[in-house]
Amino acid sequence: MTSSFPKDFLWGGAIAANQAEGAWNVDGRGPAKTDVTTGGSVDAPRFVTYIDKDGNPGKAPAMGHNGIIPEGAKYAVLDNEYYPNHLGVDFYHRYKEDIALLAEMGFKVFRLSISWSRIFPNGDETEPNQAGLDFYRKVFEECHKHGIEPLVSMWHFDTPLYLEENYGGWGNRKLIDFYVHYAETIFTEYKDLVKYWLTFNEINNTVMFLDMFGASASDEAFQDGYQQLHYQFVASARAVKSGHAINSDFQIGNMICGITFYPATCDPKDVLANRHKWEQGIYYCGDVQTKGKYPTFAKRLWKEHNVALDITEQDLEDLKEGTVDMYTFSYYMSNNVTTHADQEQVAGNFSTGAKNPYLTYSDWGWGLDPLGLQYYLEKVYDRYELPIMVVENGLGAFDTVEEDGSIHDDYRIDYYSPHIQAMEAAIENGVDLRGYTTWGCIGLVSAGTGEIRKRYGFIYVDVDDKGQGSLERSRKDSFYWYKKVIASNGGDLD
Ligand code: P53
Repeated sequence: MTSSFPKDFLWGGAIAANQAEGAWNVDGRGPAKTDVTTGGSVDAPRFVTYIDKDGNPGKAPAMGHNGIIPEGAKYAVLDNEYYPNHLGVDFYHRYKEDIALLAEMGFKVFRLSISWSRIFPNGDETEPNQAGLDFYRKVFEECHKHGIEPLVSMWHFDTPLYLEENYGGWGNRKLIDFYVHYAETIFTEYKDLVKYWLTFNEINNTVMFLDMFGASASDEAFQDGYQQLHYQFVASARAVKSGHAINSDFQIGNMICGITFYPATCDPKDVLANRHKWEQGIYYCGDVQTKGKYPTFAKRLWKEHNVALDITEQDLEDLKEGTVDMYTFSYYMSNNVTTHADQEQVAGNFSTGAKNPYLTYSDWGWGLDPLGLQYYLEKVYDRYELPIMVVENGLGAFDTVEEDGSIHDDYRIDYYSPHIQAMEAAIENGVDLRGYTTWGCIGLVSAGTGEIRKRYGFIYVDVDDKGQGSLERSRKDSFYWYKKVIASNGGDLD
């Protein structure tokens, strides 16, 4: 069967260091915030843990990856808590076996992230940690041995904890230089092994979710969020510029959490509110990173929350000179925007708004909407006309292992199949879509809830929410299905 996917389409899957590697304190790695973050569930938040200034243990909600702890407290690993990211799925020690399984499916590309604190344990050092550099070199070489192209996220919510604690994290301009030094180090080190890079994973989460948890956050939270984003934009732009100087073949992308927003009713108030949600949640970051300047509506967004930003002339120059080569995004769901408070609400993790009667919802409350992917692709391509990749898409679901070890995840196949058709339709409509990396191709720790039982992907890992299990890998039904999809270049979706 033929398909409309280009013949060199990059089929593959994606993981992130902090959710898969484990080995959190091995070979000189420094901690990141995920290492002081507990497990949670769809209705119980994850917490960051700390010791306060009087020596008492405590915890604060980690919502939006931004867990803020009391003045004078220090992030800490507490004895009576469990931290799922410490183990992940032990990719650190099992990467060879895992990459061989991906190769068996016929992967062309494997998206993974480099843990900044493996390379610079504190984040502000001049010299990198050799053991960290060696690890990723071995991983990339392993990929190439199997003909798999690595696609590398340089930051996946995992700023070194030391920078959070001693510099105040991304609220501090100094982080730009630390990040650029990190970027230049890995670009130089891997310039012959890695061609595709992404600067910041889901950079827009910082502000997009601020008014998505029912009530809107405080002006102070918006001030902090927009300021952090500005420093990340500059860091990203300077990294892009350096990357191109180090290897002009590099393809460097941004990465946006791509939620498709719809107006819940045809009330013009909803339609306008929806447009503004696209601006605030999706376009704000995408515009700066692709066009190299702030969009006109930025002034309105800042004014709404009394935001005043530290932006220098040099920053504006850097933004202009460091635009990305490609636009990439994750896609899991659509959300409905409404000004009508009486509509039935969705109660999921990271999923809010009015319930859409035309959709079904995952067990974690995410609105399953393949056409929303086509809608997003066409809308965003129309705006930027840059090569696009869908770098995350997947279904978190409960998987059952049968007595004979098989896992019949037909619900996952039923999820992927129409999403792939949606991509094909977008390609037929002119979208320059280059690749697709499904999320959690190997099972991993959920970022939002810290659960393992929210299973993703084609490869099952025998481990539970308390870290119990053999960590053995097995192939789900979807494994064989995806292998066929890749072999037929998207032509055989049955
Ligand atoms: P989990 C919120 C909404 C959409 C995507 O999510 C999100 C988030 C933040 O959790 O994150 C991305 O694990 C993220 C991955 C994450 C994946 O989506 O909460 O880039 O790290 O694992 C799925 O089910």
